[in-house]
Amino acid sequence: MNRSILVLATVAGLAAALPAAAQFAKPEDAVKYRKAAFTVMASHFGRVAAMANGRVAFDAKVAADNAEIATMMSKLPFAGFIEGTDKGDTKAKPEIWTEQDKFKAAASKMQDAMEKLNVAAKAGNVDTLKTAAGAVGQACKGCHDSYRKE
Ligand code: ASC
Repeated sequence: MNRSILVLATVAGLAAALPAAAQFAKPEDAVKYRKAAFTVMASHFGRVAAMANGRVAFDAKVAADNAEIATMMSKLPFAGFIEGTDKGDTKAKPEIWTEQDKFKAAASKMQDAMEKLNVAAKAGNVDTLKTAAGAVGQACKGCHDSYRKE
Protein backbone atom coordinates (compact mmCIF):
# COMPACT_ATOMS: atom_id res chain seq x y z
CA MET A 1 0.00 0.00 0.00
CA ASN A 2 1.11 3.54 -0.72
CA ARG A 3 2.69 4.98 2.43
CA SER A 4 0.55 8.12 2.64
CA ILE A 5 -2.61 6.06 2.21
CA LEU A 6 -1.44 3.85 5.05
CA VAL A 7 -0.86 6.91 7.26
CA LEU A 8 -4.28 8.31 6.34
CA ALA A 9 -5.96 4.99 7.06
CA THR A 10 -4.23 4.84 10.45
CA VAL A 11 -5.30 8.39 11.33
CA ALA A 12 -8.87 7.69 10.24
CA GLY A 13 -8.86 4.50 12.27
CA LEU A 14 -7.64 6.30 15.36
CA ALA A 15 -10.21 9.06 14.94
CA ALA A 16 -12.97 6.46 14.66
CA ALA A 17 -11.66 4.67 17.74
CA LEU A 18 -11.86 7.85 19.83
CA PRO A 19 -15.43 9.10 19.39
CA ALA A 20 -15.29 10.90 22.75
CA ALA A 21 -12.25 12.98 21.86
CA ALA A 22 -13.39 16.27 20.39
CA GLN A 23 -11.40 17.79 17.56
CA PHE A 24 -10.98 21.50 17.02
CA ALA A 25 -10.04 23.59 14.02
CA LYS A 26 -8.85 26.55 16.12
CA PRO A 27 -7.74 27.02 19.77
CA GLU A 28 -10.76 29.35 20.37
CA ASP A 29 -13.05 26.48 19.38
CA ALA A 30 -11.56 24.29 22.11
CA VAL A 31 -12.03 27.08 24.67
CA LYS A 32 -15.66 27.58 23.61
CA TYR A 33 -16.29 23.84 23.68
CA ARG A 34 -14.98 23.28 27.20
CA LYS A 35 -16.81 26.34 28.57
CA ALA A 36 -20.07 25.19 26.98
CA ALA A 37 -19.62 21.69 28.41
CA PHE A 38 -18.95 23.09 31.91
CA THR A 39 -22.00 25.38 31.61
CA VAL A 40 -24.35 22.53 30.70
CA MET A 41 -22.81 20.27 33.38
CA ALA A 42 -23.22 22.98 36.06
CA SER A 43 -26.82 23.61 35.04
CA HIS A 44 -27.82 19.96 35.41
CA PHE A 45 -25.73 19.37 38.52
CA GLY A 46 -27.28 22.53 39.97
CA ARG A 47 -30.76 21.03 39.64
CA VAL A 48 -29.66 17.96 41.58
CA ALA A 49 -27.76 20.01 44.16
CA ALA A 50 -30.84 22.19 44.78
CA MET A 51 -32.78 19.05 45.72
CA ALA A 52 -29.91 17.62 47.74
CA ASN A 53 -29.64 20.75 49.86
CA GLY A 54 -33.40 21.16 50.21
CA ARG A 55 -33.80 24.40 48.24
CA VAL A 56 -36.10 22.53 45.85
CA ALA A 57 -38.49 19.68 46.71
CA PHE A 58 -36.99 16.26 45.97
CA ASP A 59 -38.30 14.57 42.85
CA ALA A 60 -36.59 11.24 42.19
CA LYS A 61 -37.12 11.31 38.43
CA VAL A 62 -35.88 14.88 38.01
CA ALA A 63 -32.85 14.08 40.17
CA ALA A 64 -32.05 10.93 38.19
CA ASP A 65 -32.52 12.59 34.79
CA ASN A 66 -30.35 15.56 35.68
CA ALA A 67 -27.65 13.51 37.40
CA GLU A 68 -27.42 11.34 34.28
CA ILE A 69 -26.86 14.37 32.04
CA ALA A 70 -24.39 15.98 34.47
CA THR A 71 -22.44 12.71 34.60
CA MET A 72 -22.34 12.48 30.83
CA MET A 73 -21.26 16.11 30.54
CA SER A 74 -18.49 15.61 33.11
CA LYS A 75 -16.67 13.47 30.56
CA LEU A 76 -16.52 16.19 27.91
CA PRO A 77 -14.79 19.44 28.93
CA PHE A 78 -11.28 18.11 29.44
CA ALA A 79 -10.79 17.33 25.75
CA GLY A 80 -10.82 21.11 25.29
CA PHE A 81 -7.72 21.78 27.40
CA ILE A 82 -5.31 21.23 24.54
CA GLU A 83 -1.94 22.94 24.06
CA GLY A 84 -2.22 26.59 23.04
CA THR A 85 -5.58 27.16 24.75
CA ASP A 86 -4.20 28.95 27.84
CA LYS A 87 -4.94 32.34 26.27
CA GLY A 88 -7.93 34.20 24.89
CA ASP A 89 -11.36 34.28 26.49
CA THR A 90 -10.58 31.89 29.34
CA LYS A 91 -10.04 31.84 33.08
CA ALA A 92 -7.84 28.75 32.81
CA LYS A 93 -4.62 29.11 34.80
CA PRO A 94 -1.26 28.16 33.22
CA GLU A 95 -0.84 25.51 35.96
CA ILE A 96 -3.27 23.33 34.00
CA TRP A 97 -0.49 22.78 31.47
CA THR A 98 2.47 22.82 33.86
CA GLU A 99 0.84 20.35 36.30
CA GLN A 100 -0.91 18.06 33.83
CA ASP A 101 -0.89 15.03 36.13
CA LYS A 102 -2.41 16.95 39.01
CA PHE A 103 -4.98 18.57 36.74
CA LYS A 104 -5.98 15.21 35.26
CA ALA A 105 -6.25 13.72 38.75
CA ALA A 106 -8.53 16.60 39.79
CA ALA A 107 -10.65 16.05 36.69
CA SER A 108 -10.95 12.32 37.43
CA LYS A 109 -11.91 13.04 41.01
CA MET A 110 -14.81 15.17 39.80
CA GLN A 111 -15.85 12.55 37.22
CA ASP A 112 -15.78 9.81 39.87
CA ALA A 113 -17.82 11.93 42.27
CA MET A 114 -20.31 12.57 39.47
CA GLU A 115 -20.63 8.81 38.79
CA LYS A 116 -21.44 8.29 42.47
CA LEU A 117 -24.00 11.07 42.31
CA ASN A 118 -25.59 9.32 39.35
CA VAL A 119 -25.80 6.03 41.25
CA ALA A 120 -27.26 7.79 44.30
CA ALA A 121 -29.83 9.65 42.19
CA LYS A 122 -30.92 6.45 40.46
CA ALA A 123 -31.34 4.80 43.88
CA GLY A 124 -33.62 7.68 44.88
CA ASN A 125 -32.20 8.03 48.40
CA VAL A 126 -31.99 11.69 49.46
CA ASP A 127 -29.41 11.10 52.20
CA THR A 128 -27.00 9.32 49.84
CA LEU A 129 -27.68 12.01 47.25
CA LYS A 130 -26.77 14.73 49.77
CA THR A 131 -23.41 13.13 50.51
CA ALA A 132 -22.71 12.55 46.82
CA ALA A 133 -23.68 16.10 45.84
CA GLY A 134 -21.40 17.45 48.57
CA ALA A 135 -18.49 15.46 47.15
CA VAL A 136 -19.17 16.76 43.63
CA GLY A 137 -19.31 20.34 44.92
CA GLN A 138 -15.99 19.83 46.72
CA ALA A 139 -14.41 18.45 43.57
CA CYS A 140 -15.69 21.42 41.51
CA LYS A 141 -14.39 23.86 44.10
CA GLY A 142 -11.02 22.12 44.42
CA CYS A 143 -10.37 22.54 40.71
CA HIS A 144 -11.62 26.13 40.67
CA ASP A 145 -9.34 27.06 43.57
CA SER A 146 -6.28 25.61 41.88
CA TYR A 147 -6.92 26.08 38.20
CA ARG A 148 -9.42 28.90 37.58
CA LYS A 149 -8.59 32.60 37.69
CA GLU A 150 -11.04 34.88 39.48
C1 ASC B 1 -22.06 24.16 41.44
C2 ASC B 1 -21.42 24.87 40.40
C3 ASC B 1 -20.10 24.92 40.66
C4 ASC B 1 -19.84 24.19 41.92
C5 ASC B 1 -19.11 25.01 42.91
C6 ASC B 1 -18.86 24.23 44.18
O1 ASC B 1 -23.25 23.90 41.50
O2 ASC B 1 -21.96 25.42 39.34
O3 ASC B 1 -19.18 25.48 39.96
O4 ASC B 1 -21.13 23.76 42.38
O5 ASC B 1 -19.84 26.16 43.22
O6 ASC B 1 -18.13 25.00 45.08
